[in-house]
Amino acid sequence: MWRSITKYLLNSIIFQSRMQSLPAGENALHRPKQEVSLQGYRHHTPTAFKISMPISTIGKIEAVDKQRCIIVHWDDGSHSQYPYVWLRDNCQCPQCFLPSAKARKFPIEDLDMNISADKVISTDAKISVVWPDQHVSEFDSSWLKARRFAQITRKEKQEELFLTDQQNWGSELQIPTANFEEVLDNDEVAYQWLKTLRRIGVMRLKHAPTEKGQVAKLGERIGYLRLTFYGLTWQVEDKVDANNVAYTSGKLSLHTDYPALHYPPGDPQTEHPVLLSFTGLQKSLDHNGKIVQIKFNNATRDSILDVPLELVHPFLSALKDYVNLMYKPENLITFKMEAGDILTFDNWRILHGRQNYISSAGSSRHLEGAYASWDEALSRLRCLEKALYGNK
Ligand code: NM2
Ligand code: ZN
Ligand code: ZN
Repeated sequence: MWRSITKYLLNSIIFQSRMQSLPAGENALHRPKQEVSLQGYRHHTPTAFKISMPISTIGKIEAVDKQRCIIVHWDDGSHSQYPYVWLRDNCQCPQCFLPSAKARKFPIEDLDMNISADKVISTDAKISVVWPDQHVSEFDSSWLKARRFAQITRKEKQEELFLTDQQNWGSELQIPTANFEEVLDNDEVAYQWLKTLRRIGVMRLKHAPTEKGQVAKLGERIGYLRLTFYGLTWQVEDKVDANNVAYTSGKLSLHTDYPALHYPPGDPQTEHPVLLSFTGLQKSLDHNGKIVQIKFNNATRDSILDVPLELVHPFLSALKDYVNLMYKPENLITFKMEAGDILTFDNWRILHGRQNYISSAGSSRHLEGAYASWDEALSRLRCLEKALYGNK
């Protein structure tokens, strides 16, 4: 009998923008002009002008030369500041940007950190900036609006890109379920699968064929599986000379898979209160103190313990307390997998285990498993979202 299990090792990327907010200019002049030359005004700030409003979103633009930024007043009454240096850095012209790769061609070596604009021109739904060397950058209003530096916009963008809003739950959770074949054949179900995996952290896929090769299909649905020492897919069964306790019939206490692998989180501010990657529990926090990853596998925990002598007892005691907490009934869901079940889950946030079982020639237990990375899974999720619902 074949049973399958897919596990997710994540690789999260957290961007951080620490842009200082710039004070809005005072005494803004409202000139009914479409084009204002800022030459000669460079040190007489703020300069401002009103633009015609063929588009609904932009109300007025101010160029605040002293602060080296422009301020866009949106017609909903809010305003956003854009530093010149950022505008120059992100020029979308074919010389500076390769649209087919959505990639910047303009080298940062050529970026003048003190750049100001010669002119800011508004045309329909665009803002054009003429730089001192007469290079022209054009920015679409919706493009600009999506890139506001306000904290709320940045937070929304993080959520949209990385689905950071993960839900907490306990033993009351009814594990979300989907049909395996539908995940493969139906984009909407595949989208719900990946979204649920991200939000809740677990989804049970039912009625997969009970022969090898099914988790590889899920890998294809995402893009790629993650190749590790154990292979692209691996067979969990009672093996002679097992090179992992998973390949025995013994109990596996709650663990995450492969804690020894090191994926440096994208956030340089990540704290590691317990940095014991091979030897114990590693819990990574983001800058908000939210846990972004748990790494713990008692079976592969090393006997080389990199803590001072006096911390050996407290360390082991804390580890035991942690596991006891995980085993509390309110934190635990136990169920028997059925033939054709594939349990997909987020290996950074959910521990898993199994009871021991009797293995005999007549009664064998077989799971096929594989790892995937969130880099690919999130990319697939975004592609599915775009294909199904267009750009938001
Ligand atoms: N395998 C052997 O942490 C680990 O050693 C997990 C699990 C791939 C089923 C490895
Ligand atoms: Zn350019
Ligand atoms: Zn495991």
